[in-house]
Amino acid sequence: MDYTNIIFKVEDGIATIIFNRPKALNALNDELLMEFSRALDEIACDENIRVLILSGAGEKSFVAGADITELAKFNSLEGKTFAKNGQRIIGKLQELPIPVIAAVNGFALGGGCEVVLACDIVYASEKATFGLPEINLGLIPGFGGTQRLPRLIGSNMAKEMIFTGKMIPASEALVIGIANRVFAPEALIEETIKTARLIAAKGKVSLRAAKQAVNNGINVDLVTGCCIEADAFALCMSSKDKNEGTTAFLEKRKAVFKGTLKD
Ligand code: CO8
Repeated sequence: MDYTNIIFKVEDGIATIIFNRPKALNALNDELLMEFSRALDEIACDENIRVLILSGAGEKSFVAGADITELAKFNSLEGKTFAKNGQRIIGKLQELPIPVIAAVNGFALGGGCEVVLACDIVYASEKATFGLPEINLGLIPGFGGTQRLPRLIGSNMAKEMIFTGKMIPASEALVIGIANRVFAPEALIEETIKTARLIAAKGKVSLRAAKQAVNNGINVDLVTGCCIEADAFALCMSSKDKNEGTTAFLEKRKAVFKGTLKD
């Protein structure tokens, strides 16, 4: 499938999507969002893809938000449709059955920060900045930011970011828990790929079960969450990867997971 606003490639089971509108700091316009959505559908249907990496084209930006030239023209109904569409696509990203790593190379603002909040692991360049500056436009975050950020960093910290619209550096994003790790700009992609390869070598069923257990458990009470975990654990028990993992341990060799959902 042809893409012009993103670069989409797959290598050794690792998919990469690069947001590719560097002249507009990779702002999310309607076309880019549609391409992103299609690429996520392709990934969800491809058994061979085991990890997804997201990053931005150019030196400066991951994604500097929704495209303000489009936003400026919306009326209320168009704004709601745009927000709902963005939420649906970012929801699709969060629900992807494989792990997603954001390699945040620069600005992750507004909708760009909201993309990051739906990823499983966030690696940032020392040059990255994060923020929800919509308040400066007379708006509020519309792609899930008011919901995911408080769940991630707590409501007071989230409100400070949302009410002030301030951008925070990668070092602060690390401290408050938005970023997992921070790297020198030139090391970001290499380190991201290293982790992607490490994860890609694990069992596909257990990775899927682990992601679902965390994602589905996070918004429910502990007892319900533990039931979700027990079901996910049970699912792993019947997988070939579990046979391989436990047998390899007992035979004192390294497990070789096939990474397939088929029995
Ligand atoms: N949309 C469109 N164009 C953009 C955007 C954007 N979000 N961000 C940057 N650009 C463009 C600039 O207009 C400029 O274009 P040109 O060269 O044609 O003038 C080019 O990118 C380079 O930008 P700057 O010259 O401004 O670069 P600086 O390094 O000086 O500044 C900043 C970088 C600080 C990132 C600055 O560009 C900026 O503040 N950008 C806007 C950030 C922002 O406010 N993002 C939030 C947008 S709103 C949003 O994401 C809401 C999501 C939910 C939507 C649901 C709603 C219905």
